[in-house]
Amino acid sequence: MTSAPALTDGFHLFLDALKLNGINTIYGLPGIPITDLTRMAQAEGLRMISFRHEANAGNAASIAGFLNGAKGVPGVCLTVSAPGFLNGLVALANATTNCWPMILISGSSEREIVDLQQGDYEEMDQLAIAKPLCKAAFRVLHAEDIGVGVARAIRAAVSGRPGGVYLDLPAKLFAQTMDAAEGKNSLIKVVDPVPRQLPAPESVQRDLNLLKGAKKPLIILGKGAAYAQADADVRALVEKSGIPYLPMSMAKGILPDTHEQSAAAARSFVLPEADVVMLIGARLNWLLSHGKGKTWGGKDHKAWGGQKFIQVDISPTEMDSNVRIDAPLVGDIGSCVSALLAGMGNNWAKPPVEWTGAIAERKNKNIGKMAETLAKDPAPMNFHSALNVVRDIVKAHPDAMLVNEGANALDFTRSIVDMYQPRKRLDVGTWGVMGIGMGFAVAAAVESGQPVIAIEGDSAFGFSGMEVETICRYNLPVCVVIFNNNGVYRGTDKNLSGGADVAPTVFVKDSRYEKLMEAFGGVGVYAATTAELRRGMEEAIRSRKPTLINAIIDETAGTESGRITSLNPAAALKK
Ligand SMILES: Cc1ncc(C[n+]2csc(CCOP(=O)(O)OP(=O)(O)O)c2C)c(N)n1
Ligand SMILES: [Mg+2]
Repeated sequence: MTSAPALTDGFHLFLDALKLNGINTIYGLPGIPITDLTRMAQAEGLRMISFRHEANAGNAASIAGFLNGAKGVPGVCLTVSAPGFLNGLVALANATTNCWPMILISGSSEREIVDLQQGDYEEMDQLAIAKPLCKAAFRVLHAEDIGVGVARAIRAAVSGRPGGVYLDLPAKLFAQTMDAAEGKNSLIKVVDPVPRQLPAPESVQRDLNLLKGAKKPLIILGKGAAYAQADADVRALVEKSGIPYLPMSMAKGILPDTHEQSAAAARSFVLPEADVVMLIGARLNWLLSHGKGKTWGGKDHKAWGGQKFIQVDISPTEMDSNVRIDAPLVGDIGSCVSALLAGMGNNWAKPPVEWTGAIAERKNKNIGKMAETLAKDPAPMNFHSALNVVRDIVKAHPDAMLVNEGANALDFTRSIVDMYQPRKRLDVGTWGVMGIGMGFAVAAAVESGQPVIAIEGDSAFGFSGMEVETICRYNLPVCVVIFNNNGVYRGTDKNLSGGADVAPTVFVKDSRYEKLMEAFGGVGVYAATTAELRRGMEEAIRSRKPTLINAIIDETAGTESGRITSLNPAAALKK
């Protein structure tokens, strides 16, 4: 008697394809048609982290992609059809904007019903909707194509300039069966998912020539430099060249922020003064005032400041996006930086001391002023006094991951809290999007195993706050610190009509956020003083218990939009 051939199905082929490519964690939320898939993922040894809202699962997958993408492993978010898919889209678009490799995988309804618009359960043409928001979008209709679909999604996400990818899996795919051996054979283990892209030797030489002639050179490190995980070479380039550098927010810690070549405390001096600027994995977008205007010493808001630019980026079309790039260097950051290092040889002349000395003078003055401010301990706490505590805690625990969102709560943390290791600071990124907090915190804990500190504006926290249950459920070592100033930017606005509603930026005063964490078995701390905040954070890190500290901040302390007040459209008409 011959036994029937062993069969496999769409569920298992999909999970096997992920595992084959080193994807061991899925961030998602179950429901039709992927409920069984989430169960089977667990049964097959994958870690299935189940969230309360897909946007948070998507953000978790995005930051997993940031942390692991250079090793060829994208983050994966799994959602149900139409509404679940739409909930995941903000994260997909944000991942693409930030160049983070994340694959949003959504179940979808019956193709023939969706395409004839006959009103299926959760009917939506998801592929068409995802396309403009990501780098690539694919749909798999047949079990034997799952291997190719997953391979293409991985390659699109992690190769070249990384980004978001959408993968559409219609409900009918999962139960399709095929011969197990043929199924296994149809899967693809992606070979060299992040191929090196070597820069042209003449481009390297052009860069070095320009750099050599500079009197006031400056290096700007972007989060692309952090993403690339070429930490030792990036550090060596900065140190061998002796050139002062500025780290963008998520590039903090590639070199410790206390490094003597850091010009962060003299930013407003070095940008307009520099003559040659080398961008490494940083884009000249709004975060760098588009490389022109008054920030760069231009005479008006659009005028070029006279700098020559060297840009190291994996994408050739990034060049000249805002101003002329005199010396483009296209390739992966690791290969470019090591080529530059090799080309510099052993006798590279450090920049003139007039330049480095002038920076040091500004920097020391500003650091001195900041130290005075940080030493004050007013009641109630303000952003500075509370962040002085956070700064000490991060210094004592440089391995800890720091998640950060808000307006004032973001801007002050970025400038006050020094980072000592790469890829520890995870924040709102290119868009300044609120809502990344708890998703990032969950993934940071899951992916690194390190304690996580999340510094959250009270408004920012609200976008993902329900995930404190997720943090408790998986017992993650996350310490959420809410900078509670009773509102968006401040708690002091008045209703201009004099009516009974509070102003649009104001929340319930003295909200007891710490009780949210207690509701799910975590530790809640009410901190009205710096001593209470310090004790709460130290204990959270020591115990690794899910903790939420409600840090009471002076409600008058913030400014509108934090540091970007100038981007607010001002009324031309005064009533
Ligand atoms: C998705 C999204 N919605 C709205 C905003 C606009 N926004 C920018 S910062 C912010 C919240 C600022 O308040 P909070 O987090 O309490 O920080 P604070 O300045 O009070 O410290 C909001 C709503 C945004 N950036 N992203
Ligand atoms: Mg606030």
